[in-house]
Amino acid sequence: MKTDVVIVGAGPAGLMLGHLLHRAGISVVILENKSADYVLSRIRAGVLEKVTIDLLDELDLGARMHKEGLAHKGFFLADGDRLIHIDLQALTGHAVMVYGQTEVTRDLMDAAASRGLEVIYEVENVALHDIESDAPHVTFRKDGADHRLDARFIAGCDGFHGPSRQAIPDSAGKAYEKIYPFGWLGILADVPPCADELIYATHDRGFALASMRSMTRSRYYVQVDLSERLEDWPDERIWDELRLRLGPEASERMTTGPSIEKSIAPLRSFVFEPMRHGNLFLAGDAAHIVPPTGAKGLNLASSDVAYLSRALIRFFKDGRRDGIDTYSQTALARVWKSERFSWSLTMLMHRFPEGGDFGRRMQIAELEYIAGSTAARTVIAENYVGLPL
Ligand code: RFL
Ligand code: PHB
Repeated sequence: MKTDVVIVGAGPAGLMLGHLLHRAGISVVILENKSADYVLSRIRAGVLEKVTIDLLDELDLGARMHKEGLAHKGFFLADGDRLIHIDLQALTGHAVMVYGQTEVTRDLMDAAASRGLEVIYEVENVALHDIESDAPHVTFRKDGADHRLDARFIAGCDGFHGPSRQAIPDSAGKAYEKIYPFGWLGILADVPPCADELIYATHDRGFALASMRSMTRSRYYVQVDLSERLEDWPDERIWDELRLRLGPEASERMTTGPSIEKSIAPLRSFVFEPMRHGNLFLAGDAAHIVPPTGAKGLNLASSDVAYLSRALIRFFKDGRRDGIDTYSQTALARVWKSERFSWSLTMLMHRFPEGGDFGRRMQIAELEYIAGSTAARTVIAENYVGLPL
């Protein structure tokens, strides 16, 4: 088998890139090691910034998002009794869209089937070969048979644990990493949200987030130690903790109910440079991870594929190499800014056991400053709605 571009991974990065190239007449095959249902069952991002909204619109896939998604013109930072409003619309002129990653992925998957974008699910043993040559190829196993797929380029959109980044020799890149000493315990429940906008709360007991998927489905998170086990967190314990950490206003309005999903995710900041090696390009979580505090992960995957699709289209249509030669540098410039914002919001809002009382007072002083300064709130708002491409 032969194609122009093999894409490894059918998460949001792989599917968006696949659609963008397919629409431009470039032949693409996407290889995914899980089933479509499994990919849809992963509960992840909830907040889309302009770059993601624009990409879905550009692909003519934004109709359901605009109908069912919730435009949010602001969010809150909470510390104890106080809610600090970050008025995104007033401070930046932009809003964000609350529309789950599951729904984005479903829209992309449905359109792949109807538009003839080839996605092969449940492949095993994906391996990348000859990535430094102009004729790289990928081997994989499907239904017990071995296959080889030849291409001009490979796009590694296979997330943090996928084989693409690992195919790059150690000497050809550098990884930057910070692992946080805690995780987020998430709960999804079919109950109305406790507020119209998201609440990011810091408390002596740790961080909490009140988010939502719709006006009837809520998503909440609490910071937990990495040693915590899901079995020790029955729903009632999570609701009690959320009531404490989110403060009196939110807790009064909180409706509780049985969970439909619960999971613990570790928090990490990670960047691999460069995002290209030979004819392999990395995009999305394959190249970088942000802690979820800034709601940036999926949106960075979108900006990567926006840059990469333009570069590849220019190569195939006009024979120009400038886009592919500058892809890594261009994408990384935006990645590092989002890394910085996600890291700073994580450091501000979480409980760091090793930070001691002084560290806690610094966080409280910074929140005090943010509450009183339009300039400080503008910095947060500008980063939250997303920096321009
Ligand atoms: P994905 O979604 O991980 O997709 C990678 C795909 O590659 C497949 N794969 C392979 N395929 C073939 N062969 C192999 N050997 C393979 N190994 C892996 C995987 O099965 C998978 O289908 O990466 P992608 O496409 O780069 O997308 C990135 C986003 O998923 C991620 O950044 C966001 O979910 C992060 N994130 C958030 N981002 C936001 O923009 N806004 C948010 O509000 C937000 N909230 C979150 C989040 C992530 C969270 N978790 C669980 C880490 C909240 C949480 C709790
Ligand atoms: C979510 O709804 O899952 C969500 C929202 C905002 C974040 C992270 C996760 O910053």
